[in-house]
Amino acid sequence: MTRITIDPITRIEGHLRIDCEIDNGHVTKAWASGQMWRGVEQILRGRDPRDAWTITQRICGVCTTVHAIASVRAVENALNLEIPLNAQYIRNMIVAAHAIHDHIVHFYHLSALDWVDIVSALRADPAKASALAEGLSAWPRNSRHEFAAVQERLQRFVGGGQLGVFANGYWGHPAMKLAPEVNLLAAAHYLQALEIQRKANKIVGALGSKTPHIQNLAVGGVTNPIALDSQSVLSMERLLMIKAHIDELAAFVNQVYLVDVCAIGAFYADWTAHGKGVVDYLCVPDMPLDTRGETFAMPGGYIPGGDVAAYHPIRGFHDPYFREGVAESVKHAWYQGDGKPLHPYRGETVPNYTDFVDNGRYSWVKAPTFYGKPAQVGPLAAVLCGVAAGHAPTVRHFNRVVETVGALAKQKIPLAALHSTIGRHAARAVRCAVMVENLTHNWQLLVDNLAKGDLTTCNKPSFPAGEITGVGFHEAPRGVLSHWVVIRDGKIANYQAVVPTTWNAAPRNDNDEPGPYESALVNTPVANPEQPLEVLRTVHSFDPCLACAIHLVDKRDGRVLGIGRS
Ligand code: NFE
Ligand code: MG
Repeated sequence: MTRITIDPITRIEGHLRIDCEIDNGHVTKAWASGQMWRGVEQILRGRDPRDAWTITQRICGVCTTVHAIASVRAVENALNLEIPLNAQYIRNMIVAAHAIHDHIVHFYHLSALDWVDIVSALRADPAKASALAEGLSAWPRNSRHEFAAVQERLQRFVGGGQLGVFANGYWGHPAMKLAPEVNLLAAAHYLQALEIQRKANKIVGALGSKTPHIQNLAVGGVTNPIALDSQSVLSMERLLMIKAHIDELAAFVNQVYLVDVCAIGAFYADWTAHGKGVVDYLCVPDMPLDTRGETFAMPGGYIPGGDVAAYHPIRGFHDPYFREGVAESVKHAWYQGDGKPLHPYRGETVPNYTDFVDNGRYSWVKAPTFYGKPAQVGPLAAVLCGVAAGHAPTVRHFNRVVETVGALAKQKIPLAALHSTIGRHAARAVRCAVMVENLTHNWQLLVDNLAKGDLTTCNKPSFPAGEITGVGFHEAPRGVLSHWVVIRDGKIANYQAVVPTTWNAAPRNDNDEPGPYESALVNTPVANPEQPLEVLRTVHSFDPCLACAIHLVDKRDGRVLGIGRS
């Protein structure tokens, strides 16, 4: 038996340590440990609930908008406050554009290099690579000339000994299986993706005033001034610029990202047998389309035991099924408290560091549970719930992926293949294509509503005396994000964020059940423990963000040291 520690895991956000026991070329036991301590939740106590979103947004510099959205929704939920249609559409467009950005960057820049051997691309024949790419997609930037230029650029990096971001990859690893032409194609799209991801951020910036960290929210709506014929506010000209970016993103996602995921999935079809882990899936409905948040463009719910027939929907922001199901355990995390898991309204975050103890406490990440069990969250959960709910856009893109992969791999791809490392990548691409449709749809809804003369963007909140509670949720790029607020006499009395990476990177829970990363790693093959590429494949497939997962505060001498500290 060999024990390996990978610390830090790179090409993620934050500080993640993964330990594995390896026997006979396979992982037999795994630990996921959040290694960074920083904070936000206690900072919020005693503050005005209208300020919470701008503070909680600083939980993360990657999924920036999502904490802002979840936070205003939590306060609005506590107040039973309706949101004007324009505000819902603008918020939906921001989160859709953000999600598209996040998924493109995750696939190409954070995880593709686990599958794509950049050095091998130097041996490719650009003409053959172009013929292969053009057989798969109508994307105009798949020409022989484009690929030859990319190869030349890579050659200059390698020839100059300046591999830059491509340094220290596991090039030539036995688990790297792609032909040089496929590696070249992927390398070309890696570079193109750097250009296209900016377009998504421009949409976030145009609507949110700035990115990362939007500035246009308010409890009750948004603060965008709208005048269709003015140059200085949200005008028709600006909306048409946004539409041009949307169309470019749609072309890239449908003609490049989704196709590349299918191709890589087909060449690595054996990876549908690895990385299964926790198959209880949780996702929340999102893209509210009415003022009360009761109708959603995207469904959400719970799938126990990987059985889509057992899907239980979550119907909206007020559904007690979600509100009453969430709790967090700290038995194996560096916090005080050994009792039963706590509901977030009663959540505590008092540190208790012990160093890494295999069977004791070993992570700053808490262990969230849904009705007492760990749950996997993220695009895979969202796609499975979409399929279970018969959500037409999800089913359409999902079928497209299954058919394309099936044709390339010359085998029928069952739904069960999704419970895997490759399945998480495929589902993320499906969700991204669905998000492009949401973005387009909400753009049209906004323009149509403005054309009716409705320029309302915000409803003023007012806070009652006494105690109220609220939960705000959002299906963020990495999965279910929920913010929980207790407000007493108009001030925040308690605040907890239960975050996607907290669900997936959780340590063992109160019943010593491993979290989703830990379970998914078991049985992962490892050809060479000195170069644990396969472990990275499975961990990266979840798209870890540790800044999100850990967010408590260190109060010493009355000083708050939390934000930005690591
Ligand atoms: Ni910091 Fe995040 C997302 C949230 S979390 S990236 O998506 O919320 O895991
Ligand atoms: Mg938390």
